[in-house]
Amino acid sequence: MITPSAPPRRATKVPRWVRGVLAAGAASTLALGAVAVVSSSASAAASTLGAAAAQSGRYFGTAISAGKLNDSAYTTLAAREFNMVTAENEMKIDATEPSQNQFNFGPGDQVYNWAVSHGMQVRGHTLAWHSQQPGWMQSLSGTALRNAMINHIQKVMAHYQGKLAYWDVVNEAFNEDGSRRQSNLQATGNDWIEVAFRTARAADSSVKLCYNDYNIDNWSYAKTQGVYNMVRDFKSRGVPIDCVGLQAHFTGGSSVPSNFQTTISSFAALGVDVALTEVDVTNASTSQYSALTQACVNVARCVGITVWGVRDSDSWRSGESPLLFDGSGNKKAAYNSVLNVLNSVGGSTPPPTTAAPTTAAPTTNPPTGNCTATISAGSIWNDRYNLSITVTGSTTWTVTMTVPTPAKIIATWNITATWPSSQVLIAKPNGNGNTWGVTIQHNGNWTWPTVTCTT
Ligand code: 9MR
Repeated sequence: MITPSAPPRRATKVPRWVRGVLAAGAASTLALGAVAVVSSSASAAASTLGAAAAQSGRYFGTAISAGKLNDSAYTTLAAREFNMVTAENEMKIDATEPSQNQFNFGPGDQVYNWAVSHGMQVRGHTLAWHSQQPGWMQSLSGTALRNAMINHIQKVMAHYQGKLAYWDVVNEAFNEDGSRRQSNLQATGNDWIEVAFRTARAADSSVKLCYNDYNIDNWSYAKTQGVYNMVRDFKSRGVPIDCVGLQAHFTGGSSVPSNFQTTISSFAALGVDVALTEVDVTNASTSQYSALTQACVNVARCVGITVWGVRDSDSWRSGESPLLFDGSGNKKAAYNSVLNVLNSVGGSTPPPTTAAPTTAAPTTNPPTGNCTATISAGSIWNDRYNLSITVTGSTTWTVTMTVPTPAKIIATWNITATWPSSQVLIAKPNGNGNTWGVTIQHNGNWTWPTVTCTT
């Protein structure tokens, strides 16, 4: 849910149209930089996963298949609940480069375009992996393969340059015993992973670069330690890595370990974001779903959770009914357990640092159209903040919100969104009322966005 608007104040020195645009109390909160002021009064519980996660600055995502985008039950449900998307297969190597140096972005773009047209962000998955390689790559080795990997990363990242929130640069490169997995990529030299990350940073400096793997959930497991040691080594030598994805497949015989939060916080302590990237749980155990969600929200740098599919029938392990919606799209008990944990955090998580806004809220917003959009402050973190917007005067409004560069609008909830750019958002009602929200990554510019409302 979104943080509700601050109660209107009768500020006498502020022109009426400014009050209409920007709640004066909230504006001074942000201008003063009081990071302790996290949200306004009593919050109601959010009713979707994405909105509930957004209260603490996190996302809740799902894997989307291009082939299902014509299934309206699937798209309606996904658009309602989630605010982050991973293409289940469409951005993998075999999909994007079926013949060497001939790229096909059609299916990947379908998923990307669907996501952003619904106000969602996208995680790229995945650039370098031993699996799902096209035939031509499987038969390469040595320098030819190393160069092909570099070319693949450069070309695919150039296509999505500036558009994605995260990229899984390297996927599943470790054995269960913590050693490197043998593969044609590994055979090109042990430095292939860092070469992939350095290539990725040079190709797109705006996206966060992740290492992603499964069975790295248990802190005392050898594979977890192997990956941890690699990330620690990368950080100490300046190899660019921004995040670690714990796939968190608690299916096929595995379950949430009791030390899961230790694993998350230990990776986070290395200075990387952590995300749960492909969650599913055998028979959607409510206690395990609660536990994994709680472990994430307990760690400030656990930035979001993605479940690996929408309904049980969409799962790669559908026989284990491991997701949050049944095949008919009904919420399962596990859905409620996840939502409750997310709502229990609300906007009350203390901001991880004390970075303070330095720029006063704008006082020159133009009068809006024939409806009014009132902005109020939500949670504030060191790198981003939430705003809640309530529209009055119409139920068929269009609000255009503009943030000054280099700030970016990185997530929305409870609207139908279109994005002329990362700085401009066009919001329309999604049938769920007139209060909605955004997360803004300030990138050093704390000036509030301007909004105009038209009917
Ligand atoms: O869910 C994906 C399935 O449709 C594909 O057939 C499979 C092919 O490897 O990949 C599945 O997704 C995997 C993900 O890309 C990486 N981690 C494991 C996932 C489940 O196998």
